[in-house]
Amino acid sequence: MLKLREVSAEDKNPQETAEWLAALDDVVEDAGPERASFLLSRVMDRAALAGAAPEYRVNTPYVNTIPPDEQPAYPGNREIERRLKSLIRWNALAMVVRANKYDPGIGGHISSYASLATLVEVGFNHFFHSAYGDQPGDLVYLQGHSAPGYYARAYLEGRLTEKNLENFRHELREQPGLSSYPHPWLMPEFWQFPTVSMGLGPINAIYQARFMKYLENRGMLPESPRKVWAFLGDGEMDEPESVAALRLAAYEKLDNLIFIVNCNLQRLDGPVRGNGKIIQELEALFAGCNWNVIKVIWGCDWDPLLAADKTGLLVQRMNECLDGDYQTFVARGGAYIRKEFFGKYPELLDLVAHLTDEQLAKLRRGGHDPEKVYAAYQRAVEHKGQPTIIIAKTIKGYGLGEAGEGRNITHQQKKLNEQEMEYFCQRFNIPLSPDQIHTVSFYRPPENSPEMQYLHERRRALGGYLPAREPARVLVEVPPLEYLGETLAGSQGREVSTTMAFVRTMTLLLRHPQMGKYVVPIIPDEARTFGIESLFRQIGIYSSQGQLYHPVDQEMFLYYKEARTGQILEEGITEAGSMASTTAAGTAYANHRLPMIPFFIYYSMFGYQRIGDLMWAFADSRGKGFLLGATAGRTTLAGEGLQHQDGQSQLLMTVIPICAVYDPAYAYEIAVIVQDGLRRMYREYEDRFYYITVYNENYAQPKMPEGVREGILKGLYRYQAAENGKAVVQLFGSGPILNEALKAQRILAERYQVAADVWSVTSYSELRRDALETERWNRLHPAEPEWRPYIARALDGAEGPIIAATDYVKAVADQVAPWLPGRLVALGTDGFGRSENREHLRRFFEVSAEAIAAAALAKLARTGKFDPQRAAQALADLGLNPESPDPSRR
Ligand SMILES: Cc1ncc(C[n+]2csc(CCOP(=O)(O)OP(=O)(O)O)c2C)c(N)n1
Ligand SMILES: [Mg+2]
Repeated sequence: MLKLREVSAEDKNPQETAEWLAALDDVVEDAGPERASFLLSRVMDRAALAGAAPEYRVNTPYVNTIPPDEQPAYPGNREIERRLKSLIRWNALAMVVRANKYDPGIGGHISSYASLATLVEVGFNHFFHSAYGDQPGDLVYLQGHSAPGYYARAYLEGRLTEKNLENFRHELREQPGLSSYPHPWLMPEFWQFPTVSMGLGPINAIYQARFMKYLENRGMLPESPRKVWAFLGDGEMDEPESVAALRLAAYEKLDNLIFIVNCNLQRLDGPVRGNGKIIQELEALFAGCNWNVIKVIWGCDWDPLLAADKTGLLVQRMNECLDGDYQTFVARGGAYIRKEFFGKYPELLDLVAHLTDEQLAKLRRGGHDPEKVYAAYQRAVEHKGQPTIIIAKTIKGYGLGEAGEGRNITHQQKKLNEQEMEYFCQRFNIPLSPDQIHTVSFYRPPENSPEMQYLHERRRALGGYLPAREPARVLVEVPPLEYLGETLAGSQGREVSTTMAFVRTMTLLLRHPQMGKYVVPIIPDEARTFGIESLFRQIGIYSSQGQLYHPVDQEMFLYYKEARTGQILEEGITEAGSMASTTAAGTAYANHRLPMIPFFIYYSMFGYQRIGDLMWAFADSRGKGFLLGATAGRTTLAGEGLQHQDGQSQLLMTVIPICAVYDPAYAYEIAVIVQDGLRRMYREYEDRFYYITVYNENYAQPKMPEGVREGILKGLYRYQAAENGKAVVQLFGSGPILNEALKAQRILAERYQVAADVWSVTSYSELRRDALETERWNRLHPAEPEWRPYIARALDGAEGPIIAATDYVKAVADQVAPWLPGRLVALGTDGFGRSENREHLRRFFEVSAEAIAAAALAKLARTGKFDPQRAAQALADLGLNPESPDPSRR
């Protein structure tokens, strides 16, 4: 047992203290540490009731959590594993150095993997399962910028070629290269999880582990010992997302989740906590969140020193040094360590008198010692009822020596000179000649060598190679459009919102005999706002513990029903967490061979502009499903004001290449979009997802007209032609603003005898994408007859100016302006929202029926088709003030 340093100054009765401690030692010796821990917690409770609770402390001393005598024997061949690891280290380094030698500035990272190698290699050799029977294996989230290490391993495994490595960060060459970081979009058979945007790995890993339990509890996956492993940087832990869901992981008892934080004490610029200790800080944070914490700070060669430390002085010295000091110890070497670390107390110098400076410099940190790492992983895998965090201390740039070991510049180091490479090869026994080092050659031992056989044998024993992505083509019966017939028929005059129409569509899908079970409704605490609370009772809210209490509303038909088999993920107020759940569900076809269909419905304002990066990563993951931006529209969400009224998500979402963005006006449009989306994603296996805005304005939902399906999907169709002759102006409307366009059509006809057609524009972004595609083809085929984009074809014969009104910024409609030269007048809601009702908001933002009609007359006047004096008078007649200030900047 390690000794505790005696405290004498404040100890009023050292004799008594010694007796208590001796008693404790006896219990540990006779009955074991568990009994001692039980007794202590009883004593603490008693002390609390007696008003004598000690200061609350969550930190343990700065030593390993697992004492040496509880360390299992290492099951692998240490020597072969070390040789393999060294080769991987070299190939990873060579990949980056080579890339930058021939293409300076192409980038890449050496020092992060250098610090991480042992932590991941112990996993690859002994823990990361690839498959259990007919289900996929563990899910491993790897630190993104340590990618060269995994490529180097895959190269040894024969999964990547030398040419692949040569083309690291050169994906656009003839020979396929390797993407900089884990990008499933770019390497869909290799990478599973995009992790390089710091913070997304941790939160996605937590919700992934939770989603696996959800699938198990719902009986969709058999229970298994599968784990989610997440390798994270200590600097990365500063990101809010990294720590946002720690309490959920503990509350949900995610013992299938293991975090490994690689504490190399450095981030990009310098120390993570120069004046503190990141390991202690993380210990306190995670322990406080009720995680199982395992610290792996010191390697085995420290064990005899700690054992020989009779007074606890060594532990005290370990406790008092700061991370900034520890970093300097690495960079300055053995003599400095002797003087500054041990030399602070003469007794400690005696402790290491038998060691040379070189030996002192080589005293290993826990994260570089396979035995310590193995012990931690083994304990983590066996732990029940809590998620585990392994906090491992390492050295950034391990093995780089002068070229960057522990140096502040090390993160950016990508060019090693010959001497530095020679040092590295010597240090790790890489069998390369000076010539081969000069040309930065890769090295793979012959296939029949003991190393290679060992490498393959280990992975065979664990089920196969990792990382590997295997999207499953599970057949789902996607219902035909008629299945949603009820929503196509309209509301028979009843006033309902598109949000309710969507909920109806989703409810029908939930009831579908084959597809229903795959639907995953995900809500961040807004179900009542959206009118979805009826689903609580129907399909239940998922809760791993069921419902242990009597719900306050249990007498009511639609009570708040929590159940282990519940289907709804009611996430609480976390859009980030909900998006992480959406990601787990929307990629389940690849990670669990289950075609889960997420429907994430949220306040549209708190979507892209709050969690855009998670959405971008969802696209990178080839995620599928539906994102529903509810309470949409700057003027339709009445009363809520500036921070709620969304007038931009329709524009923001269009930047995600695989996201189809729709702004439907009517129930049948939603049904058509959702049904076709299901078909494309889950029957045609297209990698895409959908963003659909839904609103809370109630109005009569019309019956689906004949022949509009294609137009709805492509983005535009004529909803209502002019009744007073051939139209001289075209009115575009989207979402509830389509109704304003229809009113404007009447105003124009009745008061100004102007004939206008009204079009429903369901997606400006789909129209634009189609037009850009056509334009590109024309540009690249100048000698061929020109193709015409859908928007041009759809508008054949439709004459006059076009007034396009949306509840979103004008740039949404402007997306199609290049193909409507001189014709398009965009009306939209640029500016900050206001606390007001719809009528005032629409007048203020100039998207009301009157504003649309006036804009049509003004534009006709400008083109000589209407008397300008009458157009000016119309403004006044329609209640518009030409001198009112522009709302777009107010
Ligand atoms: C959100 C985000 N911000 C910034 C970066 C750029 N970046 C890449 S690695 C890195 C430092 C990482 O430090 P740490 O997490 O400690 O990892 P280490 O390399 O030390 O293992 C930074 C800032 C990023 N990838 N993602
Ligand atoms: Mg770091």
